Amino acid sequence: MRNQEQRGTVLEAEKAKVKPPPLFKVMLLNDDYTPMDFVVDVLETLFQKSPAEAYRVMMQVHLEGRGRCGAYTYEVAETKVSVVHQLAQERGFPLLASIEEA
Ligand code: TYC
Repeated sequence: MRNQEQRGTVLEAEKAKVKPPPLFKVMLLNDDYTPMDFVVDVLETLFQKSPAEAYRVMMQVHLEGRGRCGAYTYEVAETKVSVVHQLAQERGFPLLASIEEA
């Protein structure tokens, strides 16, 4: 049997049926003991922030109690949170991160 193109039918581009996945914010929480340098380093290495942006987010957390590191699919956000906790634990710092619906 001839295909639709050969029969002169124009196929329209299919509408995207797949919704983009919901995004989740990774938030960093303040505490009194984690060194500022360590937080800046985490923001640069794990959340791909420039040095200036990493410093800005760290200071926001320090002054306001929390700050946004980025927004990711649920699995990626979860992994980022556990890596923050692992890195902090290795150094004996109480740094915490959490996930919020974006
Ligand atoms: N408040 C910490 C200090 O004074 C610095 C800090 C910033 C800790 C951000 C955690 O998520 C944080 N050393």
